[in-house]
Amino acid sequence: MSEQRDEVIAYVGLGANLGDSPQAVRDAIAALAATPGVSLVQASSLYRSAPVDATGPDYINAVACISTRLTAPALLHALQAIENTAGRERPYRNAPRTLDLDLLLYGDAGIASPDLTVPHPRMGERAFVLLPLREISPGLIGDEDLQAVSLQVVEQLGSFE
Ligand code: A4P
Ligand code: MG
Repeated sequence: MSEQRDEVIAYVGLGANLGDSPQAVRDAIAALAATPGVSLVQASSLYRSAPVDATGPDYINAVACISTRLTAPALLHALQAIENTAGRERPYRNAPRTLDLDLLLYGDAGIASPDLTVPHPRMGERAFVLLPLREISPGLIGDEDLQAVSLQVVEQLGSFE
């Protein structure tokens, strides 16, 4: 796994809507924390949300803040390995999933490669990302950001533990 010298603060969005979704999200947070080169700084509560641009059962979503010495491509690779361990299948775009891990922010980097776009291009349209992100990093999300997604139904559940 490729490493860089300095630790970078990154944010990971977690989502699941197949199987035991709360457990899948909790397990994924534990797997992130156990990934070499990654330290968990803070995880949000779990949130329940109606599918956005997608079908199937309600989602469980959360956001984790990590400190990492992995490069962004190496971190994406680690996230995909955790998704695969959770039995993730990809029959079609936005299909219901046992686990989806998106790299939302990687320091202040802007990345546009074929495999990786950071900041995540759809995060600003999604209350299920912005609300947990604001819970753990209030300075990142302003009231006007939340105003834009205020019609989406998102319910905050208990702590991830
Ligand atoms: N990729 C590019 N940039 C990134 C990034 N920043 N983080 C590429 C993660 N992956 C990134 O992802 C497809 C490809 O995106 C990857 O191969 C990677 O190289 P995927 O996870 O295989 O497929 P996907 O999840 O169907 O696509 P994507 O783009 O992750 O979907 P979205 O936009 O994340 O939407 N509604 C609710 N309520 N809650 C949800 O969590 N999630 C989605 C998925 C739709 N509706 C939802 C939710
Ligand atoms: Mg994804």
